[in-house]
Amino acid sequence: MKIDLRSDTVTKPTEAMIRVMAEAEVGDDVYREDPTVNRLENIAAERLGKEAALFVTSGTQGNQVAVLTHCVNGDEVILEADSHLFYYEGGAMSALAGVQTRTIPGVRGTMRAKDVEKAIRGKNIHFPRTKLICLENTHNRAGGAVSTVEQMKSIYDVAQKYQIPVHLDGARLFNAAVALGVDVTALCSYTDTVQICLSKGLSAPVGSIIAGDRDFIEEARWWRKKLGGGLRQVGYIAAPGILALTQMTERLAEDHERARQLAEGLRKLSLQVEPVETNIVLVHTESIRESAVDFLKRLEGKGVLAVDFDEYVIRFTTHRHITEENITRVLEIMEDLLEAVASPR
Ligand code: TLP
Repeated sequence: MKIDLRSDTVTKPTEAMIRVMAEAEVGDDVYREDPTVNRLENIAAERLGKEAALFVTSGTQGNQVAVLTHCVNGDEVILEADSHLFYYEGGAMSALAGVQTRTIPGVRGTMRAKDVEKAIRGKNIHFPRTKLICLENTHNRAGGAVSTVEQMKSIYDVAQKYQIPVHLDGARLFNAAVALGVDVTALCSYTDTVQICLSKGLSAPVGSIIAGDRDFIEEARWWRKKLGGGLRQVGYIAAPGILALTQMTERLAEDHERARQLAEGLRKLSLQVEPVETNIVLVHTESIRESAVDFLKRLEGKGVLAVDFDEYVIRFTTHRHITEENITRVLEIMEDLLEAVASPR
């Protein structure tokens, strides 16, 4: 069996999740009659410290519904230059919401409050209106980097000053909370709306949550339906989401420990590795003069899967199915591959 470090999205549901799926009580969720979905949304709202929550099919759908709900076309959205919303969502913000993006490079994925403030548009007949600020915590392309509560607060203070709402892409927000040792509500208190993924490290098979105040979620529900995301007896897939939120968050520390072990081992092999804060390890391949794609092919040949993140950057992501033995094995394989590069036959 391959050691799959491509993403934490590959996690399969736990046995308990499969049981609750089979036993879920369901109804038509478009009529709001699915008791399991209603329970998941109530639990999620409480867990995130928001008035209301909505179950959506994916992180991308959650983020896009949030943008559609916050903005009208022609509005401008401030977000980090490498954020998932901007980099990986197929241009959906401009295609669907018709918004214009104003990207700001962050420091390890976190924008500086003063840069955000500078980017906010003043009143001028020539300008679009700044209608939303988007954050991402943990930050995927910055290698699972965490924004602290203080960093989030500093941006939120600016947003409040100009009365601009903040949306947080918290696909891996529980990883951030576990890494910081804070309750997730501490991070959510500095954002108006938030999207969290149930289907990454938390191991549910499908789904995300968006949360915010009651009026926002009511409007988001309308947008979700318009995008074809109004599902019917969806309690079957909401049920594992309840376990994801109530039983799976603390174990993310194990994934972080595996990532730390992997990074430490790779550094011993003289590879350049980005600092590791959560479950993502970014490794540079320039020193071995091989592109990420070429190196990944050889790695796959030895039974290890990862993804390319840049021409010379590989991403490894740890998750529930990755054991300490797997990490030891990956390091042995990496050592062999590096030796082969150093002394080609
Ligand atoms: N990220 C995926 C890929 O799209 C890159 C991954 O394997 O990491 N926000 C963030 C920060 C994400 O990392 C992702 C998924 C999403 C949103 C989108 O979630 P889904 O895949 O459920 O649409």
